[in-house]
Amino acid sequence: MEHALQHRERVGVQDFVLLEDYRSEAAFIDNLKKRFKENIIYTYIGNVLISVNPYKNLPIYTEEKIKLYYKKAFFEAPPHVFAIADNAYRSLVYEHREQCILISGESGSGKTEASKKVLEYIAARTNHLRNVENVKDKLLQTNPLLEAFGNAKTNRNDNSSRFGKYMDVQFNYEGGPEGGHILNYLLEKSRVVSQMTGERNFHVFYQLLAGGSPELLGQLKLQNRPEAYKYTTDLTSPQSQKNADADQFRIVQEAMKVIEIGQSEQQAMFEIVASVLHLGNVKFVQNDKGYAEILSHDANSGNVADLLKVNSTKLREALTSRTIDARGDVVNTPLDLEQAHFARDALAKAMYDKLFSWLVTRINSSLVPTNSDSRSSVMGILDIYGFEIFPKNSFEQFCINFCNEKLQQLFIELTLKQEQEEYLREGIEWESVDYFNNIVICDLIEARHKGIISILDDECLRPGDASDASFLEKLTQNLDGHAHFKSHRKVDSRTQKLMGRDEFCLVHYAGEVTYSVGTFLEKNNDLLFRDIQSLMASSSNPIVDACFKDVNLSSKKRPDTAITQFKNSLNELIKILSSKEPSYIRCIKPNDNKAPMTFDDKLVSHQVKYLGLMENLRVRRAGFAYRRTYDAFLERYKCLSSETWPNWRGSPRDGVQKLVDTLKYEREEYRMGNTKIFIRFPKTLFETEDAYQLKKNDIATIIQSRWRGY
Ligand code: AD9
Ligand code: MG
Repeated sequence: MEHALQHRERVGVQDFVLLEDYRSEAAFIDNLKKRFKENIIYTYIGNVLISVNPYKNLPIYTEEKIKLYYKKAFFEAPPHVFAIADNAYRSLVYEHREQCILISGESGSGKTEASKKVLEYIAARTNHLRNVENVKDKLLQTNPLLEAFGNAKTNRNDNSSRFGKYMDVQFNYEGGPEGGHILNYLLEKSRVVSQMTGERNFHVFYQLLAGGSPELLGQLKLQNRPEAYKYTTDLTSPQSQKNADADQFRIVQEAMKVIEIGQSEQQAMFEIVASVLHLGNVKFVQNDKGYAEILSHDANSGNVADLLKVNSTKLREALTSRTIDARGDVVNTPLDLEQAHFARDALAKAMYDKLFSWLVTRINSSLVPTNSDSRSSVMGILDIYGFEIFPKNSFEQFCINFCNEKLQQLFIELTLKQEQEEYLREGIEWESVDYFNNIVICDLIEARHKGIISILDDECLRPGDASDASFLEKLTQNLDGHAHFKSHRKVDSRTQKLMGRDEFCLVHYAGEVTYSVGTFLEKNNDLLFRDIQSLMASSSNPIVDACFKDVNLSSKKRPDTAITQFKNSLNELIKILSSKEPSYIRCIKPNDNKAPMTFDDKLVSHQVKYLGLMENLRVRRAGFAYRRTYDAFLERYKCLSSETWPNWRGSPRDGVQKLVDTLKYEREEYRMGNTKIFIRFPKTLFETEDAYQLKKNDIATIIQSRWRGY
């Protein structure tokens, strides 16, 4: 039999708090790597789960595994996403504490897969309950549907979620899922009109073209080749990909059925998808006055008009001219070619974005519990984009990284709070921990008046000559000297290069990121010309009608800018999350090639840094490395003292006291809480564990020798 020490050498420790040298990042990564090589992808830091994407199917999600986790308490089985799900479920159902599971990590690290495993576990865990089958089916089917419309193939992930998602699952008093609700964040709508080399548009376009029946495609006036459309020009797609897209289309249609999206609604959805494709092919020519024009026989704009049931002449006009209401004087100005392309793409993006939001609302209406009672409670699951540092970072990265700052702050607060509360509950003196509080960075971004968002909004709303350059100037004027802001006039310490004239740099908790301000104003303004809006509001496609009608065209008040809307929804989210008890899953991507069994130390080290894992471990280790309830501790180690072995009749606490007296624990090494023993150093625990393993072998030998009659 392998000795306990050898075993630890080979597979590492299952909880990072047991690392001897918990301050060393090298030791941390070494532990992850050892486990990864043994196909062990999960490790804890206390009750935070670290997951490394295996990029291959491991036999760790079987029915037996599921059962293992609902029969055992958190620390009795190896680290697993099921343990996290089970722990949250138990606290929710038996202790009535609302839960949320926060999943983070960079693109391709396995967040969405983890969130699906949580849902699958909950579905299996509640198998004995009746009348929830239908709801569970719906909850599970939201995934393929939302992924079709909100996921795309990127260079980092073949199935990358291009939106943030928070899903509440609502449980009845028996612990059965009875409904749900989804909040979506910031769909990457720029993808609708252009993609980087090697990437694709949202899956649904290809799925519809590959899997739609000839009848459906005929109605939508579509050819079955993505190459025929400018927005989906993906010439590299092999036949196998097309077959997979076609298969997936059937799964999506099935999901729509389960969610009870009827035939006519499906038709309206696909009409919009098709309109976007046709819109991308609309061609503009330059007339002799230098303005954009669409030829009257242009079939593409005609198709859009037919599908959306809007007047085709008006559509052509709306795409090539703009009505401006200047203090009562209505002036119609023609657009040049560049402006017309901008207007066309803005319409395509807006239609798709609104369709996506409509879909989320539609799914939600199908997930409303039929007979909810006041005793129901909620478990939230957050699957949201991780921190992004690209060679070139724009407005989108700024939003995403701001989101991560907020979540990091919540994480720090809640982890510390949880620790403090546990010490209090257990009657152990709290030892304060110093840590980096990133609230300074959150403030830098969102403070009123002088925060980056407020400066950006001021520039967007300022009439006159506001531009990306003037925005950058204002930033520099207001923020120069701030410890986390570097102006474009300074040297970027990461690259040692002078920043470009259109760049600024933020020192995020996860590292420095340089942002290019080009397009910040345009993306934040998110303008759609009024003529296009009012034309869309006249559509008799029920979804387009519903989406564009509520835009109040007569209102003089401008709608909130993109970043302000995002900030507000983010603050709402933080409020929701802070009211719940959190569990964390931190996902790590082992390599950039989507390859199994490959562990790139540098890449992992980078993620360990920006997930703040070393800080997390330091906080967790600041006091006691290990804690266990008295019963569990006594049960395992009682054979180590003749006073507690074979039976102990007193209270578990007294038993543990006898045990540690026998084992000669020093005062510094441990504390006795109300229900748990706290052990400060891993060494103490390891020595106890090693003694236990030896004893176990001895006992086995004695029993064996007795049996043999020696
Ligand atoms: V993104 O930010 O949405 O681009 P995610 O969501 O973090 O990203 P995702 O869950 O989609 O990543 O995982 C990427 C791919 O890794 C999956 O499509 C799987 O092929 C693979 N993966 C992830 N987790 C597992 C796992 N536990 N077992 C096997 C996995 N394969
Ligand atoms: Mg994802």
